[in-house]
Amino acid sequence: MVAFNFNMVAVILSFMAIRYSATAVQHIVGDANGWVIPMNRSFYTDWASMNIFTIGDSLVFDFPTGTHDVAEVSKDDYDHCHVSNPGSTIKTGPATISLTVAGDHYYICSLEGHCLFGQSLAINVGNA
Ligand SMILES: [Cu+2]
Repeated sequence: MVAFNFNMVAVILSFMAIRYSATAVQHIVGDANGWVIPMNRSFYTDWASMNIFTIGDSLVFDFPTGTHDVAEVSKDDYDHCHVSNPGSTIKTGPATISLTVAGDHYYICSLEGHCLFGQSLAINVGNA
């Protein structure tokens, strides 16, 4: 009986693992364009509007190290293309960020001028 119960637990856990991996989405920010200074300033806003972000998903900011970086910032920083907490900036690309907290999240490139030309992303993460 004990062995049977352990097997049932293993089956249930493996089903949960399959469900989880099937629903967690890895979003390549900007798709094939990657994380760049976009051709137009609404590019990443448009990209975000075509995606649904859920807890457990991740963002991949694809850029060659040294060309860009990515910092998660406050809405105020996002609106002003400013990074109040530079210590959290990720300078190595590609950068994968797990979405573990529901709500609004803001990301910008901290390199001079890049955010002003549209290299910024605002998303809303929903509960799984
Ligand atoms: Cu940049």
